Amino acid sequence: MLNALQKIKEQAAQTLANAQDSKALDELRVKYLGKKGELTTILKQMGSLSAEERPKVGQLANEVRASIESLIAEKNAALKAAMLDKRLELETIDVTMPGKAAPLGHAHPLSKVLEELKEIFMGMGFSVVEGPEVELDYYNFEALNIPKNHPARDTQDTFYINDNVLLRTQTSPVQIRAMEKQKPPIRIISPGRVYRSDAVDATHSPLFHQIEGLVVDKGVTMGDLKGTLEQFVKRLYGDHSVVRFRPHHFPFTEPSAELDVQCFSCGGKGCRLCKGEGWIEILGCGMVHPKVLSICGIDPEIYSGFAFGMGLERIVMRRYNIDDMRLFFENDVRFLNQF
Ligand code: 2NM
Repeated sequence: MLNALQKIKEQAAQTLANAQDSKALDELRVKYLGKKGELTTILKQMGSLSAEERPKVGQLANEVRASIESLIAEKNAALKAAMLDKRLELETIDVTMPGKAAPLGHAHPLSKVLEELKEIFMGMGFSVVEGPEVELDYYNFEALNIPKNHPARDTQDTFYINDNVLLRTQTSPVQIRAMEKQKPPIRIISPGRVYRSDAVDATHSPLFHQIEGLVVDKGVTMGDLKGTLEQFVKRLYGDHSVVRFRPHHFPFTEPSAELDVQCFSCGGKGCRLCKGEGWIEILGCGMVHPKVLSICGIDPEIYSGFAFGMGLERIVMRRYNIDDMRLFFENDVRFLNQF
């Protein structure tokens, strides 16, 4: 019997060592220690032993049981650890893998440059004012000294809703409204969408953007206009920029001028960018016509002012070397992603 116990112990040690999973381990536990297991079977036969042998066999049987139990516990722990290792390996997160890019958008190039222009003017004490895009004929034309039958009012050029209502062709009506409401000093810019009934091509769009500016106070002169706008151009294009004011005509300003900047590509010699001119037109400007001030309830004997207006698209096109205005409005992400 002692031999049989010794054999069980050795066999158990071997088979337990080879057990591959917890199910196999459980089967072995039943095989050796179960109610009908090998060890139990031997213990049941102890009644036939002599009083001398019984304690020896009993002691060995207990040893064998203890040894099998501890082997099972060891093996169980080993199997569990192996399973965990395997799972950890399968579920490994490679923190060096490139992440999923979040599709984060950005501002449209028109918006980016508009923000820049607003910053420049706000830095000079201007505030930003907006107004309706659907306007009365009165604010868009009449109050700006553009009388009935003026060529600017041609139905070919303007989108009319009816005889008195239209899509604004400039943002000047915003400034007319501001002068009506507010006593000088006035120092505002009015950016926004404007509309002209133009056919679409590389340099024309029926919808585009303008930024106009207005300063009204006592003693405002053409010198203030020139200084302010030259400073604006230098902030936009750099301190080395050279500007010139060229006489022009607008119905709402007198005198009127256009501001050119010397071509930054050729330095004034003439090239493709400036179309051989040496100068690039940036904006229109002038001293607000006394009639316009009067119409808005501002006494031109006491106050004077200057105003200016520029197209946003053309500034952005020059900034980024964009050759077709249509790109701004097509919203093709291959274009937009570049800014
Ligand atoms: C321009 C050029 C010159 C202008 C005039 C006014 C107002 F309302 F004060 F009369 N606002 N904007 C103006 C003057 C606009 O755009 C090329």
